[in-house]
Amino acid sequence: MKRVLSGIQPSGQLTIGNYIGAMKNFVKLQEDHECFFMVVDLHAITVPQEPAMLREQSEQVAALYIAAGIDPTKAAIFLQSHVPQHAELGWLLTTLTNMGELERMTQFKDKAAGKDSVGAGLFVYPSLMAADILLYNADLVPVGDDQKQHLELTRDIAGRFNHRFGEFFHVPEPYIPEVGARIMSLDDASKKMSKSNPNPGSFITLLDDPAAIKKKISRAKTDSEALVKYDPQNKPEISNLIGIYAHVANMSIAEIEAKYEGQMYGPFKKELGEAVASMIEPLQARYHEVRKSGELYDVLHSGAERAQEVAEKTMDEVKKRMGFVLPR
Ligand code: AQP
Repeated sequence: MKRVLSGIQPSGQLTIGNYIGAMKNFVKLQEDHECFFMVVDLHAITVPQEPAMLREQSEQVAALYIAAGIDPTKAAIFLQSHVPQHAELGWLLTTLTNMGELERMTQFKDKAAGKDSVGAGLFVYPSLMAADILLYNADLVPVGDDQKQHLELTRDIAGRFNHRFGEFFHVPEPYIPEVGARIMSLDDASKKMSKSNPNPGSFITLLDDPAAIKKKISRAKTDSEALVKYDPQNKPEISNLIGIYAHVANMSIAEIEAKYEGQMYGPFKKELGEAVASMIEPLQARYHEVRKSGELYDVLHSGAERAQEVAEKTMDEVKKRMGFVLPR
């Protein structure tokens, strides 16, 4: 069975971008793969996090994994910080990563843009991500296409390790869904929808109430042509909304265009708001159940145990190959 590894940062409330771009695929993959799904809290602190918020958001992400349909009996759900080998391998791989490679990462450039001071953690984030993946020798890594560049670096680091220390790491493959792989911001279709965007009107979270969802969609930026047509080049805003619609209503782009032919944006946005709200409703009900029941802590405990079993073996082998003296 092929092994899958992925994670989401508890750096805000999860958006429908995280859901469509990542979690929906996690749910599919768990059926015929050995899956490890993390809450990547060590990644979240590459930008400042308020401790109480970090704790709350970490539990939220884990509970949302379960609410979205990840079954803890099929997939390991755990917090990255509960498996210390992530940080340990992250350091070892940082020493195999070049500054130039890290400087080329567009996510670093985006997140560092306009800041006077940028933490070194943000810069070396991709080596920690490589460690996350290689620790489990994952075959497949489901990510949104914004993470593709980081995954390519992981492949390079794996190849470099294998070349220097002997064939050990699997070179992982990205798994990127085709349509709607990248959900864009509601106020600026040139940027991806991000949970840490300071404007809450730019994203829809999985915990927004139906009224807020409808309001955000009705206010989403569109062009003045009033033509529901998928044309990302010339009509990026409406194309983004059509992409969301296609996912949420399980319809093709052509079907959506035909449905709204000759209509203004109003009815399209209204029905999209309703569709998103009803997609999220059962997920929220299950989320509140999980948070109340306390089952989350058992899930995280057994998930970390399963992960650690694999992680310990990898670290022993990596350290041996790199020339560390193993404790006796
Ligand atoms: N807008 C998006 N469209 C499609 N997929 C997305 N993902 C994130 N945003 C979108 C996918 O969700 C997974 C988890 O992402 P992450 O939280 O680890 O980091 P991120 O990509 O930086 O996500 P955010 O929401 O933008 O977080 P912040 O604002 O904290 O940086 C990844 O698989 C990602 O591709």
